[in-house]
Amino acid sequence: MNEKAKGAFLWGSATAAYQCEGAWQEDGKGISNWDAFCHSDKNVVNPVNADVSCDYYHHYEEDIKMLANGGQNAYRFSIAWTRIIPDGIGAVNEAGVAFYNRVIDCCLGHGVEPLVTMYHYDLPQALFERGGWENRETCEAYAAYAKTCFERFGDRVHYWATINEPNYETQCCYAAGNYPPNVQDLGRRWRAMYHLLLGSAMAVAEFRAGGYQGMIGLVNDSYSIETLVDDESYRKAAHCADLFYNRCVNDTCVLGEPPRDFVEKLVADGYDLSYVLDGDDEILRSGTVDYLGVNAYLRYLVKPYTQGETHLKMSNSGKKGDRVEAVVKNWFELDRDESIPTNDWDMEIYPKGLYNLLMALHDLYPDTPFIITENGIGYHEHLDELGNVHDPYRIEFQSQHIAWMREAMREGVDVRGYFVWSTMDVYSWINGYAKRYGLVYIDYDNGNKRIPKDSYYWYKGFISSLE
Ligand code: BGP
Repeated sequence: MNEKAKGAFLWGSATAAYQCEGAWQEDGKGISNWDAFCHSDKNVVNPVNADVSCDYYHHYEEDIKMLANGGQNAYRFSIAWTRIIPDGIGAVNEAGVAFYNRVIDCCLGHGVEPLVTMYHYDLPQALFERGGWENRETCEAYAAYAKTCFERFGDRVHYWATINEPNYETQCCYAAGNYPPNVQDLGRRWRAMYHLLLGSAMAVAEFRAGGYQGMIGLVNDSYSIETLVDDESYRKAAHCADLFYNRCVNDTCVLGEPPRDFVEKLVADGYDLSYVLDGDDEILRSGTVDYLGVNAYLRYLVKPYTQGETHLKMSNSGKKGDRVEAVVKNWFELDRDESIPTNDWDMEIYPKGLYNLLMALHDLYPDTPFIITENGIGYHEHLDELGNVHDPYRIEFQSQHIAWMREAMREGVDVRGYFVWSTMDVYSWINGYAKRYGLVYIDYDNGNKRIPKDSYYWYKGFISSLE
């Protein structure tokens, strides 16, 4: 582990390969499901792609240098599976390995600790066409790919994340249907999520078998689940929502098995669980994580289920009034408090939710360290006449979340790091380029020029104030 970050709290920011790299067909890279989707006639909401995006593939040195100059000692990024093994299974593409070697060495050269995610939504299209995560073959392929990552980068990378967001990804892919394969079928969602978790456990086993140094975790989007009414039916709805969003993933990777009442509910709902095979319980138990990565964006207010079919809807238009909705038949419904502010994508701004979430996670998993692997807020943003971006709303959002995280730490929760989403503006899944999260603005129309926002300088000052 590099000296500067060794043992220190990780203060950083994050990106993901498909969202920022561009260079979609360069140096032997294979096609991913997101490359294919964004070029297909299914990409109708904001029909753009990340073929180029902010062209990080050719700007990574500038981005990492800027991150380091901003006082950050850690950078979370993901590896595109298609750069390492273009069709998901088979020979290693040495040019892809060389690219990530350059990225990792650049981080270390600037005293920045890399936290590397091995899968962040972009699946080799060849595997996607054979069923993707619904097909158990993808677990085996993923574990082999992870082993390659450990072998090639494990001498220098000491923080690994197996999978990004088994909850949100499968919700979007198989329930809301806005991500490929654009399906609305919870049964298929549970199957894909199960295989993501199984694949993650297999990768953890490879990591341990190889005797690599460092920590390996899984990143999930977790939510503080709250109600406006405190009675038995609301508490029951909250419990169901906690199973649906959080514990189905978190219990499985932290404790090594899914919650019993979650499985009972799936059986009661009539889902076919024949994809669970003999011996899987042992794989899950021996593949538990060293830390849980927490992508913290929202709290969810929930209420009891009343009527209607299961229905999940995300807000991808960026227009106020386009609402996120969730009704899960016999489980719960999303509620709302109109007095809480939201951004243009109907995301609640509720910083205390991070404290509530961390306290709840600590109650469930008292021996597990947490890393806040993403926390951020998306806005429509433009350069002003002087060519700057003033983003006081982001400074307020991040500083309040950090304050609540530190309060949870004071009360005994073991948090090891905090990463702003995102390092610079990147492609936002389905929302295109209108939704900006970066500490650094990307002028997409002007050669992808990088322009630090006020929040970049605020974050730098905040980190240095701690020393
Ligand atoms: C998380 C993803 C990120 C990022 C972020 C913001 O769920 O891990 O990749 O995109 O959310 O989400 P969005 O871009 O959809 O607003």
